[in-house]
Amino acid sequence: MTSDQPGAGTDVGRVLVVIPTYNEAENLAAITARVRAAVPDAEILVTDDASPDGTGAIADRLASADRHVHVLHRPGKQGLGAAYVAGFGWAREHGFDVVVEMDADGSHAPEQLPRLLAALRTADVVLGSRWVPGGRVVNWPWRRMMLSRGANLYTRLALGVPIRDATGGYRAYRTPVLDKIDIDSVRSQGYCFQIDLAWRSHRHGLRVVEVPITFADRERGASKMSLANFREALWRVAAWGVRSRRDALRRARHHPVRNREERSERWP
Ligand SMILES: Nc1nc2c(ncn2[C@@H]2O[C@H](COP(=O)(O)OP(=O)(O)O)[C@@H](O)[C@H]2O)c(=O)[nH]1
Ligand SMILES: [Mg+2]
Repeated sequence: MTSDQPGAGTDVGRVLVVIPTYNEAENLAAITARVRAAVPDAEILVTDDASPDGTGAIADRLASADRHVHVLHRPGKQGLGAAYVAGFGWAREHGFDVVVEMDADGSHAPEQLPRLLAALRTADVVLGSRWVPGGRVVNWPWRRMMLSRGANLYTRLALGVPIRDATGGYRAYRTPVLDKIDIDSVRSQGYCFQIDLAWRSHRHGLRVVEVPITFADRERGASKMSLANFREALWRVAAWGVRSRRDALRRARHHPVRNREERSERWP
């Protein structure tokens, strides 16, 4: 397996690829091998929620055979968001400069990681994006495709974020920006975590860049996407949208002159 830019990753500092797992026994060895081949300098943290299928034990075996692989065992299924917050905390404790999010099921090609890391040279956050020119989705059922497009449209309308793929889970962050966006206050448990971090990055004025990726549906194992995940995203995004509009109105009421000036600057 060759990467398209060998050696990338070294010039953005120490890179930790966090891979959350729940019942990914069939996928874990393959994905870690691909990451190791694509970016040999990167390290990997498998964040396993006590998967009943024995993923945790496989992760332990991989870690004992390779000092670039680490495992964080969690007591039970607590959701994707919680697994990432724990993994990011581990990255900060261990002095990594960059954290990467990547699914375990092969949907995110490790061979495209050098591309994300290259973009991070001039950004704080890089989002692997299916919905920018050059981005692709392979083998996804049309229902999932519509769900993803719908969720992104909803997010853009509710929050006004100029991001095409705010729900994707293939990303790279400079570790210091995690403090800026107050990662420890994140309460999103499920997949809504991705929108939460995109929204926080945008609000805090971070340099967010979208890089086209090819997303392929998993070949083995089952999706953990659930109705509860979907509902959580729906209500949280609506609540953030209402709050941000209410805050904007309050600011306009308390600083009417400043806002008039700001408006006339923007709309000459
Ligand atoms: N640790 C942990 N990982 C999870 C949890 N839910 C999903 N994942 C992992 O998150 C990644 C994305 O999940 P997946 O089922 O592929 O979602 P889909 O691609 O949207 O269908 C995979 O690596 C899963 O194993 C969870 O509750 N805890
Ligand atoms: Mg998947």
